[in-house]
Amino acid sequence: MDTPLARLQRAPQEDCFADNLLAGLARTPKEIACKYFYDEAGSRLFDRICDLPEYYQTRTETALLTRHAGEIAALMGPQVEIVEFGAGSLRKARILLDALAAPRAYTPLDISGAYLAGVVRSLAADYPALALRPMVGDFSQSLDIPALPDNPRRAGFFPGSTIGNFRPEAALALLRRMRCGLNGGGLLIGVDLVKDPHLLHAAYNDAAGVTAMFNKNLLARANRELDADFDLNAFAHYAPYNAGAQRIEMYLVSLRRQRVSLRGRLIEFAQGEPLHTEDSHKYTIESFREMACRAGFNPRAVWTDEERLFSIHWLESR
Ligand code: AVI
Repeated sequence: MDTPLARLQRAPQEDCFADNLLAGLARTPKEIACKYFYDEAGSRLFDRICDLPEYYQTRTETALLTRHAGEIAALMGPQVEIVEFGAGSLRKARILLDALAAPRAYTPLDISGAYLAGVVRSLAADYPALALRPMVGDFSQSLDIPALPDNPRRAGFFPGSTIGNFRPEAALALLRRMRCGLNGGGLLIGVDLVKDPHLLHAAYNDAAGVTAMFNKNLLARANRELDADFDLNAFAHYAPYNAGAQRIEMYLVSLRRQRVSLRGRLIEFAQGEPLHTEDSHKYTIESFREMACRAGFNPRAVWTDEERLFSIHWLESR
């Protein structure tokens, strides 16, 4: 079954990528928004990251969801519309959908249309009674989600600690927008926790080099889509943990002085010059709950594992 993909945002992705990359490369230090990781190839690489032994996040969050699915479903109530922000592989959504009482609809929002179409097709086969409303777009920009005719209660689902990829001020603004988009519904959100920096470092510097490939996919994507000529071997993946700011910072560092052509423009890189590609902020349970309160939510329940690696929060709208 093919489910039509609605658009959250009209601007074509390719133009956004070109404009943002050119603008980011003109800045000092050079930077690019991490949302551009997720073309189809990047989404597949991210799936591989989720299965890495060093990347504890996915398996810990999945185990928490599985263990507490009944409790979560009771808090969400029957006949809800699940709105998932950044649908990813849908593995976690299935755990939720299986536990919920007669879920009304599933509305995944994701930036990668091709990827979303494929995963939603597989979900449609397994949940024939569920209304599926995949929406392609950038939920960090626009959250105008059309209501279903019978206007069911909404519950937001934002797993994977993607909130950590926003700077704290932007994370707060996003939580506020989500609260508005949910029309009074609650939000189930996964948040990675502050911990031993060695564990954090290993999670973003895996031995198999998948995170490095994921990071460099930004350059490969520019080569594919924007006629750029980045030499992937001339950049190093570098992802240190900044303990003061409680975040992983991810960079591509130019290994030599070089000039790259992109859409007819020439961009200079000095030897050792960084291109900042991502931040991944970590929270304590208390610091995240405090931010949720400032965004207008009431933190109602929180689940964490014995080692306190990861947390899942149920936030109710005030
Ligand atoms: C999607 N996001 C929560 C991931 C993270 O851990 O910040 C993206 C990622 N970057 C490198 N590895 C995973």
